[in-house]
Amino acid sequence: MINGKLEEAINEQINAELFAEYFYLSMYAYFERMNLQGFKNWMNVQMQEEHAHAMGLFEYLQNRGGKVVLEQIEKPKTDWSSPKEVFEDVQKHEQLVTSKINALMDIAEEVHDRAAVSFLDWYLKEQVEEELNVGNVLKTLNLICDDKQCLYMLDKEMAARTFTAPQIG
Ligand code: OFO
Repeated sequence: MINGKLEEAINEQINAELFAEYFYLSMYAYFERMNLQGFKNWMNVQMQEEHAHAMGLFEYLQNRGGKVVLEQIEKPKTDWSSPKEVFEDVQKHEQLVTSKINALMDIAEEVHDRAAVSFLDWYLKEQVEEELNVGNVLKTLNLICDDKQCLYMLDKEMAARTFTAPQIG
């Protein structure tokens, strides 16, 4: 049976991952309004990843005999001044998620749940990749993309991203 404190923390992380999905859905809607189809595609893939992250924790908690408790999902921001501002928010958000996963890992260690530590290791590695991906988009937006033509080119690149269901754990 999973420790109660860890169960609560995993439930909080499920909520955080579902909020991330919701947050990126809001960005997806923004890019639809901007008619930037490639950026919209990038957000669509990101949303699916967040959903998979939430479900990975959901199933893990159930497999360990814990109780999944779904809480209310916070309302996400709906307007941005530019794609660059969107990606600044994505970066801040992913850094926050990384700190949450680290805190979750601390709890798993504190309650000496080695199986959970090993499971959560996948999430830590995933965060390194997520921060890298977002950082790369932001670098392009910051360093190169001052004009509409560049945004158009980057939009074409963003259209190539595809979703592959992650093998979690
Ligand atoms: Fe679930 O990794 Fe982003 O938030």
